[in-house]
Amino acid sequence: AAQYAKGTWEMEKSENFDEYMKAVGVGFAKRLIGNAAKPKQQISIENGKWTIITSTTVSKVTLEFELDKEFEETTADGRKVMSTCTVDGSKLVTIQKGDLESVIVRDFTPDTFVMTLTANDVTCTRHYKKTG
Ligand code: DKA
Repeated sequence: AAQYAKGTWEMEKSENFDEYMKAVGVGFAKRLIGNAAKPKQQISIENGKWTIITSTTVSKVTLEFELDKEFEETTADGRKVMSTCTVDGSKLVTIQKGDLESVIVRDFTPDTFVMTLTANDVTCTRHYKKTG
């Protein structure tokens, strides 16, 4: 994953995000914002430290982590979870533990990544393309 992850990515397409947000307990008003959002993700890696900045017109969340080391994450909708990120081939896998568990996979190619978010048997798929 490290090979292709660095850069700026923009969301092109999303399936089932509303159902995913419901599964992790996001309320109606925040789901409206989430459904309307076309996020941008900026990913950098320096000396083994990853930074992923996910921004929309109304929100900006910065994740800083090292692989295989648990860290506290505050999600875009405001949940506090304990997260661990690992690389598995072309994939960056994030396991979030909190009131319920969610798994987020980013599967990279040189020009695109597919982000799969799963919680309580609900899966959402989001397609990002590289813009810089
Ligand atoms: C993603 O990175 C998933 C998270 C997007 C958050 C959008 C804003 C939600 C505000 C409640 O594509």
